[in-house]
Amino acid sequence: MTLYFAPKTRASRARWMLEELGLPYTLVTLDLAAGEHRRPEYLAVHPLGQVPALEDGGVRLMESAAICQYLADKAPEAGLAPPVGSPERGEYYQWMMFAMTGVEPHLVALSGQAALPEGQRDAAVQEKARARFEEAARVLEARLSGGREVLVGGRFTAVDVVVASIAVWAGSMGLLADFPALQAYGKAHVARPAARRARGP
Ligand SMILES: N[C@@H](CCC(=O)N[C@@H](CS)C(=O)NCC(=O)O)C(=O)O
Repeated sequence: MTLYFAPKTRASRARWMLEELGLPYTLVTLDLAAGEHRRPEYLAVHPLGQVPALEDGGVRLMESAAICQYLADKAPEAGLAPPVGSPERGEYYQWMMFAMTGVEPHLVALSGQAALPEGQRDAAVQEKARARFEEAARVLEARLSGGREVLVGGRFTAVDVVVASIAVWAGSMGLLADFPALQAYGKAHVARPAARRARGP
C-alpha cells in the first residue's frame, strides 16, 4: 500500500491505522508548503490535491475516515472494527459520521478563521462555529464521562483513531477547557505506540 501523507494533517489518522495494524506500506510525504499536492501527478491520485490518499493495488481512496474504516476491515483479526451486523457496528458508523460531519467541519471553520490576518476574521462566523463545536463536543463529553475509555464496545477501534485525532486538534486550539473527559480521551489514545510512530519521520 502507498499512503500519501503530510505531517500534522488528517493523513496522520491513516498512518496511525497502518501502524496499529502492522501492515507494510510505502509513505510518500508531500511538502504542502511547496505545493507538491497541487502537481498534476498528485491530482491524478487525489482530485482535490489533499492528503491523505491511499493506494492499495487497484484501489485508490481519499477521505481519512474512509481510509481508516477500509484498513480496519482489511485486517478484521486485529479487531479495530466491531463485527458487521453487531449493535456496536451501528454505533461505530454513527460516531464516525458524527465526528466527520458534526464535529470536524466546525474545527475546520475555526482553523480557517484563525489562519486569517486579524482584520479579516469574521466574528460572527467564529462565534457560530465555536457554538456548534461546543454543542457537538458536549455530546462526546457525555458519551465519554463516567470512565468510558473508548467510544464503542469495550475495545479501541478505528473510530477512536478518528475521534481522538479530532480531540487533540481541538485541544491544540484551546477548545477543550470545558470538556475534560474528551481532552483526557484524546491524550490517552494519541499516546499509544502506533500513534507515536505515525507522528515520527
Ligand atoms: N475530509 C478530508 C479532508 C482532507 C484535507 O483537507 N486535508 C488537508 C490537510 S489536513 C489538505 O490536504 N490540505 C491541502 C489543501 O487542501 O490544499 C479528509 O478527512 O481526508
